[in-house]
Parts: sequence; C-alpha cells; structure tokens
Amino acid sequence: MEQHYPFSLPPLPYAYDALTPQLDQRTLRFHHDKHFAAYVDNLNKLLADQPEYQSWSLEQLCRDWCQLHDDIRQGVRNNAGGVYNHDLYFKTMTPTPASTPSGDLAGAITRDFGDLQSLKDTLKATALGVFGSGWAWLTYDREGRLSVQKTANQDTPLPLCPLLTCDVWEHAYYLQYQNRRAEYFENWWQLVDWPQLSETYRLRRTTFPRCPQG
Ligand code: MN3
Repeated sequence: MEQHYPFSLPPLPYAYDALTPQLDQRTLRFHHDKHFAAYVDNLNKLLADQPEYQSWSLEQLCRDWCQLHDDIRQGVRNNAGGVYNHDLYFKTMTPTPASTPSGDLAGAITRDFGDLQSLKDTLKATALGVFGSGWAWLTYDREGRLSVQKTANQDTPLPLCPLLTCDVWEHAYYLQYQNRRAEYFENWWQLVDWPQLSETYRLRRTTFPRCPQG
C-alpha cells in the first residue's frame, strides 16, 4: 500500500463470492468490510491529531512504531499492522490460482525448503502453532533467502519482506470453519496467487523500495 495518512480501505480485489468454496461470501464480507475496515478507521483516528506522523508511510509506521509518542504507540502498532497485513492477505489470494510457483521463486523454494510441499508443511505447522491470534508468513531477506515466520496479534515481519501471509485470527475463518484451523489452512493454500508471488519475487529489488532489506 503506497500511501500515508489518511489511509483508505482497498477494495476487495475480486467478488465476495469469488473464493468459494474455500472462503465463503459471509466470511469475506465480515473480514474485509468489518475487520479490515476497522483497522483503517482506527489508524486514521489515531493519526488525526498527530501531524508529525501523517507523512509516514504504512511500512514506516509498522517498522518504526517504537519511535511513536507513548499515547499512540501501541494503538498504531496494532492498527497499522492490521492494515498492512490484511492488504497483503487479500491481495495474494486469487479466484483463478495456479498450483505452482515459477521462475526465480520456484528456484528459491527448492534451494531454501527442498520443494513446495516442504514449504507448505513448514508454513502449515507454523500457522497451526500460532497460539491465539496472529499470522504465518513466507518472507525474503536482502539476499532473497526465503523463510517462514510467525507474528502475534497484528505484528508484521518487517524488516523481512513479506511475500505471502495466512491470517490465523479466528475472525478469518470461524464463520465457515469454526475451530478447524487446519482445514482453513488447506483451503486457503489452494487460493494462493503463485503467478503474482513469482512476479513479486522476480522484481524484489524494486517491489519494496522502502523495505530496508529489499
Ligand atoms: Mn484478519
């Protein structure tokens, strides 16, 4: 998201029913229109009377939240992270997924995980291992090395650059899957937009120009 205050809610990049049966319309409506929107609104409210931070990019707010004034520090940490994480989450799912990565990314997955199944197994174990609310990530560093990370609450993996993320807050799946996080993960995995991720990774020197590791 290439912007600063006031932030706006990015539209869902596909129709609300486009990801069925893996994610149903009701789940997407609540997740995007209520939860994601609330993070955007709350972040704007926190920054409304903080002109010195209104030029900060979303990445900067997420990465450097510890430098903010005491009274807004934790709120910005939570809500800027909520905006950043959900933006990536919705953008990296697609109604017309391809089953495999290609190009540089395919090579990097082989190099760093062995194969795609091993990456999936690691990411799944990480997603299922998040205690409470959080996120499981596929990230890359300055050298393009891939790794799987987890973060709690709405924390981001910055300064590692995120490529893909699975939201394992219950609000991401509870309406459709109740407590079945593993089933949600398996179905979410089917929606991953590998062509887009492959292109992002190919362009990694320029895709995240503000990312210190990029
Ligand atoms: Mn969420």
